[in-house]
Amino acid sequence: MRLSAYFLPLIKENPTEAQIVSHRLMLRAGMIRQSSAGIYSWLPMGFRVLQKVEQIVREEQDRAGAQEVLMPTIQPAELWKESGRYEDYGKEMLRIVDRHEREMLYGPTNEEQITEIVRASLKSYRDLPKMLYHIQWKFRDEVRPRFGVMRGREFLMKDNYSFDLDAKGAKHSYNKMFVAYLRTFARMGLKAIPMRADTGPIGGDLSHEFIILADTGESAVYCDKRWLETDILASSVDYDGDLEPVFQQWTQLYAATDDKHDPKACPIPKEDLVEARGIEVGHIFYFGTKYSKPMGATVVGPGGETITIEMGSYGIGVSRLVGAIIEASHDENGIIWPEAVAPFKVALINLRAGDEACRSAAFDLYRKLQSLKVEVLYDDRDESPGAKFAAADLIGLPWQLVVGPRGLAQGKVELKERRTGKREEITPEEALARLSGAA
Ligand code: 5CA
Repeated sequence: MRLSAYFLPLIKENPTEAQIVSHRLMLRAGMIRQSSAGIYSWLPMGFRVLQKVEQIVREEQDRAGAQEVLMPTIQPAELWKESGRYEDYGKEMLRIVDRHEREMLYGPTNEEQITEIVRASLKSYRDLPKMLYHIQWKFRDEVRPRFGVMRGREFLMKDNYSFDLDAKGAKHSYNKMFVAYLRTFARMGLKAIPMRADTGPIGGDLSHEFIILADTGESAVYCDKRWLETDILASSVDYDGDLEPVFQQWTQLYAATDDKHDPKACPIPKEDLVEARGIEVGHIFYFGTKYSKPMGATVVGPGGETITIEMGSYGIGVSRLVGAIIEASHDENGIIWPEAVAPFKVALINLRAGDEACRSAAFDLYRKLQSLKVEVLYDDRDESPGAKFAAADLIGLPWQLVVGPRGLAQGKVELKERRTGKREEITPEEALARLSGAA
């Protein structure tokens, strides 16, 4: 992509309405534009990141054996009356009346909708287990939407729902998602700590939140200080095998959110406890028959008996993650994208747009990077070097490849790593080999 043709409305000054760094940087880097309180449009740069995040989430859901569906954003109120949540959900739910005076709502979550699909389609114990997920926009009329996409009113969520015959099967499904979440967040370069959590309006009694520690986080959290030195890696796993040891391994060290933390009952001494703030990027729940029972989601068992399906649900804040990744990875000059979610891998910077030698060398690199399938944003604008460097640092692509007259006279270009600031003078061929992973 050529920057001169790209829709990238960069902002130089800090927007005053943004209180936290990720919100400021997303606005400044031309990623989003507010439509109304807590509702955003995603501009090309932001949308690319959102899609990369979404794709990692999708791959890990599929790997764990879940199947993707797409449910509507608008749901009929009757379903929520069946589960008893229509009144309980209160003002957070956006209620709509259609032209026939039918009560509808914009889904804040989909337990009822998916339970209706499953109860109509699955009849026998042989049809279970199943895990179905979708990645769809949700609406919650939050009292205080804030921090940009972190607490939006309209936001993108991955929500998965598991259906099992019994509690043992349901715990296995829970464990699958627990492990899939460890992998998902690790692949994004994040350390998301699984913490014992409250279940709120979703219900149930077994629940974990996946939390990224950050001063700007909205949740108060408590964890064993050894978590600070623990790396969570995306190690591979056999989802059909026994996952309980993995679950035990990652829940061994104490970690709990505010609602679950009781200082009197805390199993570790005060000096080993870290009190911090965190961003909730995922939340998993086991709630048994909370929805299947009132909604009559049953199957026929081997002996002809009626079995009420055991359920769990598993959410990831896909749009929130974009902000959370920036909170975890930035410096005073801008965003530092982890490679896996970067909108482009490399910013190709031509320092002298007016110089024929620079222009043709830069254009040549641009074409070659494209044919090597390296995602490149080519800054071909007629701007000062200072403005180009500032823009490249702000948008935070992992690599900057700089073509300038001095280097070029010696057959060299400069490769800068955004994260470390390390610069190297190398030949264009070396740069291509490095960026395409061939060297
Ligand atoms: N049905 C369950 C799980 S599928 C559910 O709705 N869980 S949740 O309420 O915890 O939401 C799942 C995830 O969505 C949260 O962990 C969080 O990352 C994200 N999320 C929740 N509310 C918002 C919001 N207002 N703005 C952005 N992301 C949100």
